[in-house]
Amino acid sequence: MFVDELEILVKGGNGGKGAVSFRREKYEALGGPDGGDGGDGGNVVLKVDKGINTLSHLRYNKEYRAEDGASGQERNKQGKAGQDKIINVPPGTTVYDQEGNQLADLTAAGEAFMVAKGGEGGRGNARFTPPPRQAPRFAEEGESGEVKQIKLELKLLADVGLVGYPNVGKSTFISHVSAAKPEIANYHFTTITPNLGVVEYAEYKSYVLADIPGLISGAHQGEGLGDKFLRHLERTKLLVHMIDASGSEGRDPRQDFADINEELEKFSSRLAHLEQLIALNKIDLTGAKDNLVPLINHFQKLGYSCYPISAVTGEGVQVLKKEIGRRLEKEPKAEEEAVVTEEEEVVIEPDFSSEIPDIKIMKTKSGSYVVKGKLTDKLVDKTDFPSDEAVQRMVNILKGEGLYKKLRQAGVKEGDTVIIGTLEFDYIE
Ligand SMILES: Nc1nc2c(ncn2[C@@H]2O[C@H](COP(=O)(O)OP(=O)(O)OP(=O)(O)O)[C@@H](O)[C@H]2O)c(=O)[nH]1
Ligand SMILES: [Mg+2]
Repeated sequence: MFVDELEILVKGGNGGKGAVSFRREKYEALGGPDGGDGGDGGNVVLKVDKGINTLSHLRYNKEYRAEDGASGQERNKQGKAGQDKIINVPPGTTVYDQEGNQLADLTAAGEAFMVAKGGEGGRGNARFTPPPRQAPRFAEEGESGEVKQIKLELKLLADVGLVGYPNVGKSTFISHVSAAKPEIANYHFTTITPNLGVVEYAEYKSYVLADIPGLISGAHQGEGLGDKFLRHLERTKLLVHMIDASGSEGRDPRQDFADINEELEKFSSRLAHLEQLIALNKIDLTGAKDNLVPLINHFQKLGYSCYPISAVTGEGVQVLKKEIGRRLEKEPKAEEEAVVTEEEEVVIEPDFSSEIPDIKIMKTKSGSYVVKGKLTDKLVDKTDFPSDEAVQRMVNILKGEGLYKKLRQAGVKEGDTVIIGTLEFDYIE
């Protein structure tokens, strides 16, 4: 069972009592005071265990207490300290007090937070020896441990979130690319709690993908399963928006896309503005093939990259899986993002027979043209810029791939500046 929020009472252990005791020695009726201090109470500590990803193990017990410190003893013996109570929580757990103030946000494996402190042990009478208290017949009580009502809220730690209408194939996709084994079935809301999967996309490289319950229009008002699961995507860096490209349930995939984005916007503007890749799923179904080019055209005009896949046959799945990894590696730096939003986009008619399906040409306000895309990025990465020959070779490859034609279509004229990655050159026919 998946539980992602709950309230519990935490109590630090009470400090042990200090002891009242006097040395007893032969021929001495009453020796000096030798009552030891009480032991400190244990603390309640929340600790991140990266092996769990739900709070469900805490749902039966509403109260967690650390051990009390033991009382002090004669002969100056200190009472034993109470043991801490360790509560394991999944990474991504935020802790709030009763007033809703955030106390901690626990994300790193092994991270610990003392949420309720144990009371200090009381002092034994041995501590009260200086005159005038020659024979103190009292000791302190131990201090009470802290008591708090806290709220734990889990926001899963995933790098990538899968969003889309119910039944579009989100769970089928995660089960294909990771070891996650969610339920898959041909009805809406098969998935009722989030699934996490670790996706290995290259040697020693992986990311965490979250499959959440399907959304429908009106989710923010509680339609379907509501939108509360979107909280688990709040820490992601990228969304994969999955669409049934075959329109097998009679809905228009364009409308689906718009509906879901509206729900994202209503939930959080950060989520709505995360980078999205579009997975056009179910391309194995008849009907999908005819829809494909118009759909890709539509979404590319809106500025999105599309990945046609079949989560059932596996077609296109590896490409998308790797592309997600590549995009995560290229996490935009804040300043770079700012420049891009300033750019005015020039819409280019995409040519899908070409090898560069996701090429994008944007015109900046200063009049230069920025080229972005898979092949160009790869070539720029590989080119040794100080050498003119290397640059010439790269430009030749890009010309061969039809880049110059695309640049002309985008309105680039002789002498205009073209920027590809770190390379900047003047366009000359
Ligand atoms: N033909 C075809 N069927 C698919 C494809 N992907 C998923 N399906 C089927 O679509 C149905 C729904 O798939 P799920 O993976 O459960 O869909 P979901 O998006 O997780 O659905 P919810 O959990 O309800 O939100 C199942 O019957 C799948 O077998 C695909 O690429 N092609
Ligand atoms: Mg599902």
